[in-house]
Amino acid sequence: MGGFKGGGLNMSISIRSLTLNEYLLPGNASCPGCPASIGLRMLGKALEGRYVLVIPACCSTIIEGPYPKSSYGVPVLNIAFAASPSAAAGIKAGFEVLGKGDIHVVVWAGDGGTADIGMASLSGAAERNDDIIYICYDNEAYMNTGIQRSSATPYAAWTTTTITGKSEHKKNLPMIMAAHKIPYVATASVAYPLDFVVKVRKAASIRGMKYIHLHSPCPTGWRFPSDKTVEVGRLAVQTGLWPLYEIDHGVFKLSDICKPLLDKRNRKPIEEYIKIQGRFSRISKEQLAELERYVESLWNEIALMIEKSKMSEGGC
Ligand SMILES: Cc1ncc(C[n+]2csc(CCOP(=O)(O)OP(=O)(O)O)c2C)c(N)n1
Ligand code: SF4
Ligand SMILES: [Mg+2]
Repeated sequence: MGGFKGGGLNMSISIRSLTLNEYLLPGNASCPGCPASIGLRMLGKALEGRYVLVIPACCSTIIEGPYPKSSYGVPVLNIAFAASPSAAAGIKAGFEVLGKGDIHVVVWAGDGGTADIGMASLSGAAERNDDIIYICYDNEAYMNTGIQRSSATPYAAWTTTTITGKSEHKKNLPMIMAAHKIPYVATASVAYPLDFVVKVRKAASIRGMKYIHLHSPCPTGWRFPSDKTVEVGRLAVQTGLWPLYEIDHGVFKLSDICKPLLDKRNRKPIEEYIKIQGRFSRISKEQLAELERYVESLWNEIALMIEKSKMSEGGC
């Protein structure tokens, strides 16, 4: 298998180069086709066990299993929503004192725990530039409690609290984090696992606050067959709805996978993404047109950020 140079990074990896060790153990409680389990597995392979997890309430606390057992092959702190980033920073400071600063402390939180309930403390950790890796696995709703909308739920999507489709667009969390001027922000998808691994390793090589937003199609909540998680994730990227990029020390870099999508003729029609998900089964023509406008404006902003980064790299 050929190497993979993900995220515009100077790191080339292949599936075969990853450790055979598993840090998400079999027999766990995830649903079939669960994106969180793909993400957790790849996280383990990226950091090869040199990490501890801090997890607020979410599907991943259920996947972990009941105490004293755990399906995660690393230590885990389960903590209240609002405390995850500060608890992670405290653990990291403790490791530094013990001379174990090479152990990474990773917050693994859902979109509800990140974009809504834990937002204030996440912003605080970013402002302090705490030396942690924060990963939001975004399944676009509060899945663990019964598919309620979050501020990361996309426009027009059904949830049990948006039965006619959500009226607001998805909150742009990665850009909010970038506005804190932290050293590293990236978007990723469970459908492109090597790109995710490269970005996690890049984050691990940087001191200070790192934020990775991992798009995580959820068969249970989005209403698609459990063998289609990767297909749905790829379509989100290929239609332009979920652009993959990094903001590395303020410099915006579109990931290689997404470079062709700057030309809108290379983007697949949004219908291809919508039609395989039950949560969009009642979408109207007007709502679809609004989603198309959203993608257009997203990519206009990306084109501007690329220009701005070129100018700053050129010293203008
Ligand atoms: C302060 C607080 N409010 C509400 C809850 C109940 N609760 C537990 S998990 C959860 C949903 C979390 O959603 P998300 O972070 O998106 O994770 P997911 O379940 O989708 O994996 C909620 C609301 C709680 N545990 N604590
Ligand atoms: S509801 Fe979705 S994210 Fe949660 S365990 Fe099931 S598949 Fe995974
Ligand atoms: Mg969620």
